[in-house]
Amino acid sequence: MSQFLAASELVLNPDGSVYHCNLLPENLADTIILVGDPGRVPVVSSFFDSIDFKTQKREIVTHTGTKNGKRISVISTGMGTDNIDIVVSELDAVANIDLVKKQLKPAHRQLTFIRMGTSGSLQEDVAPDSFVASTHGLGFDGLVHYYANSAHLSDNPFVEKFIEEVSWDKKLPKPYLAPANAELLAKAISLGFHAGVTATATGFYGPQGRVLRLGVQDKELNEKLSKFRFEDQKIVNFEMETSGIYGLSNLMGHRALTINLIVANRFTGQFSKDYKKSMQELIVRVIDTVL
Ligand code: R1P
Ligand code: URA
Repeated sequence: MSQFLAASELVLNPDGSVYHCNLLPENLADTIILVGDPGRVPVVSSFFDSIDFKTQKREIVTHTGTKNGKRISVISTGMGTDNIDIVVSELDAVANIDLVKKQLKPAHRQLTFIRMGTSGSLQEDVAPDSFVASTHGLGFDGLVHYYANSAHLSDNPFVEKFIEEVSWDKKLPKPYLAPANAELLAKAISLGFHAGVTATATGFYGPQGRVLRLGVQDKELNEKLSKFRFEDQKIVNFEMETSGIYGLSNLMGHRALTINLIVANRFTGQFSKDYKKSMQELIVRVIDTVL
């Protein structure tokens, strides 16, 4: 029998739901679409056949319903892997901790996470309005290093070669590489989505090499990311959540896949003329074919 979790560790609301996500076990489907933007949640759920549950706390909005008889939740995470730590940890708690007894459940409930986000292309030939399935998240955020048994994600030949070739600054967290769920990825590839490694940054501006008023510490970083190769793998795009979702899912025993819409190309300087229309197309394709 596992130990009781203290009120300071497993934080619950007065109704017994998890602290930031406001969810009880009956509110959460096994298949969960994650999006960054809270405004994208009603767009996704507008394609459900029915919605039986809605909640919101801060930027975390949840709608749960059914599509073609399958129960699905769509949840916004806000931006960044710090929010991913909160959302994925609380969804795992809803699934795998008895919130009344405050003890781990004996049987594991596996969740499936599909992230649909926006992203910047690091390859000249991957244009705005195209869709990229992430084979791996390459995390520059350091999140997994705080968790036990995560060393294999950063002590591996891909990461070692990457650190050396891009002269990764020692002041920054060590990068880590976390894979997608193989079955979900194979399905996305068979449906014709681009596939490649997604770099996850800790910010949108300096951490992705954008210069407005402040200069960046390494002006060549994006060029080096775009040229880096490990066997047949290359880094295709930049965003802010995938490494955290993949890293935690690998450690917790969940399945995860990200498919991002490219809104910006960092080498041609283009930005999508109507990314909301392209996002709608991605949502329909994922709901109809990937789930
Ligand atoms: C930055 O504009 C935000 O957009 C991307 C980034 O990962 C970051 O969250 O994803 P979403 O469109 O899902 O928010
Ligand atoms: N989201 C990001 O994180 N980066 C981009 O360039 C576009 C969307």
